[in-house]
Amino acid sequence: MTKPRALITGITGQDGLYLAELLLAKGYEVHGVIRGQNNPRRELVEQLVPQVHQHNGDLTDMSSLMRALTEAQPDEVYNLGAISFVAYSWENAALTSDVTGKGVLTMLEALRLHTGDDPGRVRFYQASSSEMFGKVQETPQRETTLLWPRSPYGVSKVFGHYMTINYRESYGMHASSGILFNHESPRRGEEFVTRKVTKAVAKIHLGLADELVLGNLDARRDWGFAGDYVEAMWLMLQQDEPDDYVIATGVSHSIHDLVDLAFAHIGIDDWSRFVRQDERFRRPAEVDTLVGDATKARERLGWEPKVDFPALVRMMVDADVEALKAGWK
Ligand code: NAP
Ligand code: G4F
Repeated sequence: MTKPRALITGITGQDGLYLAELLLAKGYEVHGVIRGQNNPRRELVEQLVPQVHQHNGDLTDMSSLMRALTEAQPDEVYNLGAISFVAYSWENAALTSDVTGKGVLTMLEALRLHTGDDPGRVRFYQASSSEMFGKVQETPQRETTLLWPRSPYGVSKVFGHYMTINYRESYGMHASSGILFNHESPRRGEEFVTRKVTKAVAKIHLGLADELVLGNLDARRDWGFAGDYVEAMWLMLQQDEPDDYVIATGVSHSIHDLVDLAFAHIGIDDWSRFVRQDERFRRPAEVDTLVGDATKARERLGWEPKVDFPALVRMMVDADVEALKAGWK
């Protein structure tokens, strides 16, 4: 029997790596798009998922995506590539729009041309985001909640989200969006608040640092484990009909809670002497609070998160302590 084939953009990122591992374990032939002439994260792909077939490409370059599709001949395409750091998106709004927004259209259009008369033959997943809910209009947020993005990143994701729906409705593509709430892991980029906190706490534990500088401690997020969330992406593409799904734990915590849990794990209850707040890490427009309702995913996909937030924080602190002990920076 021939193996199912998947093509992943954003394979060098947190989710790309977990998804590649999941699909390989399920017997897929996995292909990944990697950008840049000397991408430092290519090595990570080679270490963690050496079976992945690599294709050079960029979401801003349709011909490179067409080539990747022709070479890979995928049954499923997972579009995870994006400029994904919200704070950075204010400083690089046009670039974020080109990659995170218009890049989705470029991928959809490449796929439409690739599939020709049979647009439904390749299934497509778009990495939509809870950041689209922004200034939330309903709590908890679900698939029908009005979108009100608060950052150039959020606006770009809204564009990609509606383009995915539009290609589904216009051309009959099997195109689904996962509206994923924040998900984290030891592979999370160090610019994001969870990893910034767990790495600093690990350093403080080992006597390698004595300060953690943060922005807004009151913001609240619905944080889950990335390993659980990539499972939901795959499940969406196994459905007969394409659709959009919120993926979330349904529980929200503040940054303050995150800091509490991380320090408690190394035996520090009063962390006030280690933590300083700096305006530099505040955003021009904040998303104050997010919490998702994943009832539709539970009922239709049978998806549920397995790792809760305290366990996630402990996992990340432990991984950072081990990595630092092993001499990784
Ligand atoms: P990530 O770790 O930041 O990974 C982003 C990936 O996009 C990287 O592989 C990056 O490649 C790639 N990329 C950036 N610019 C590109 C371009 N011009 N062309 C092709 N690829 C490009 O993000 P993640 O946490 O894995 O998230 C995966 C996706 O889910 C993203 O679309 C993100 O916006 C979305 N999302 C994430 C969360 C979350 O909480 N993690 C929640 C909702 C939605 P390089 O290595 O070359 O930079
Ligand atoms: O960890 P963050 O940078 O994640 P954010 O902005 O929620 O975005 C992440 O989740 C989205 C899903 O909703 C994804 F679409 C997106 O790609 C990304 O993965 O910040 C979380 C919160 C914010 O409210 C921020 O203001 O933490 C607050 N925060 C406080 N101090 C900080 C810091 N964030 C960062 N990155 N660094 C700080 O020092």
